[in-house]
Amino acid sequence: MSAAGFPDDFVWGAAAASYQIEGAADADGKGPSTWDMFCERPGKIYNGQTGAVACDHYHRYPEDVSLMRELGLQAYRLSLSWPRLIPAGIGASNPAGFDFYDRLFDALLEAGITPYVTLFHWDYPLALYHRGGWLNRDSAHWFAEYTERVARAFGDRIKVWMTFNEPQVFIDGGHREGRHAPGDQLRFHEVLRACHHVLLAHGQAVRALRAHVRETRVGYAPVTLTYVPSPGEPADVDALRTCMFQTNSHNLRTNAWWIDPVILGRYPEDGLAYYGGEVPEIASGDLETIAAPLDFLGANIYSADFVRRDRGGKPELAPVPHGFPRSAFDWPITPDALYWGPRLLHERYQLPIVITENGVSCRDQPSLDGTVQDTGRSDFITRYLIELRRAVAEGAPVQGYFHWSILDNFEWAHGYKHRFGLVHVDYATQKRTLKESARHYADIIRTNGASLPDVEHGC
Ligand code: GCO
Repeated sequence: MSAAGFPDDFVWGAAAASYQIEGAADADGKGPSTWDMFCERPGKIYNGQTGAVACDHYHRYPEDVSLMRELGLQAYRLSLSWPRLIPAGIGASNPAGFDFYDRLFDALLEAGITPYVTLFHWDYPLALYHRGGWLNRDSAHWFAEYTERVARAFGDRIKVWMTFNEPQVFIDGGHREGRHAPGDQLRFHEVLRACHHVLLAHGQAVRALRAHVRETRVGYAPVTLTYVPSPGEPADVDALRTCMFQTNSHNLRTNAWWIDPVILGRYPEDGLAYYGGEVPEIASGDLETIAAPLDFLGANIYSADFVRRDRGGKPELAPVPHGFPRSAFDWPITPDALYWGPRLLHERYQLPIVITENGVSCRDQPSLDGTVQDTGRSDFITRYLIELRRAVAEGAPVQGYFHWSILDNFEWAHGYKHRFGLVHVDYATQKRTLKESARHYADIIRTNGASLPDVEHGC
């Protein structure tokens, strides 16, 4: 452990995702994804924007890797575009797709940056969607086949893998709410069936990775819905724990329903009782498949809900105080989410934790002198990392932190309205500009956190 309070082998990185930065949406043999389809549907994306070009990372990756090297990133979390590699999702591979990732990985490794690869970050092959997508139990096998193919192709260089990014969001947002691709609003029992097939796919993919990648580390990157004490209230750990792991809603942005089966080998009892007859058929052997052992649990943590107890002593969500700091997305800025999230995740799941995403959307634009003075993001990083350091100091085995995102990029239904990048992207010219926060983060990386102020709390 360094004097700064982070382990000597702590990994400092940044993250992005294929559909959000690559562009080249129909170049060089890539097949269409559900996001390519969804972006074409009127009214679904802010100002009718799409990921067709995005940050043109597909062509500009050498410059982007060079910027990552300039920041001193030790690792870079990226996702593979399944339809760029296998245009129809199953069947013939696209050599140009494999060639792109070969070149990207070689550039990252040459720059001394370890790739952390997410197999799926939402850009689902459209051809498989037309075969039933996640509603079709074969989807688990399709995903396992894709996994085996990329494991065989890249496993000599890629040792750290995550299966899914935020399944809560692509299933709930994309199949219940309809706000994300493919834009479906299924009946709830169908949504739970799709969820079950995603979890089966996860388990089968873990097996495929272990079979075809020597000395691999395999994780999973759900979003972690986090809860913190309401400002001015005492830390009521039991209330936070209850809110964090209860399953009693038809909104599937929850934790236990998605993580318990993967790590504990069972669905949470309260959820099974609450969903009752809507729970899908769980075939013999399914839960064993899903619970294939993992090496770490990823956690995408941004903002938390406030918790207090009601008059009857029951935990309840408390309102956000007037004037409380918020991001451009209006998400409350709650640094202690990076204390309570890792602490309670480790308490329940007893696995090492990797913060696979944390960041803030700001309305960044270059000043007259060409610099991007995003001091709000620098302050955000400082405050959240002070809280993460507190969790580590109290025993949470956090192995790394990936800032979301390396580049401003396509923020799904919000198009390019929100900027999360450490690097500003002028989408008209594709000019990249390191923001002030990039240099701030570079100092933190260089000193393994020692440049963070020595204060008790970031809140
Ligand atoms: C998510 C996704 C990212 C988002 C980021 C900001 O967590 O929703 O993983 O793709 O862009 O989190 O919302």
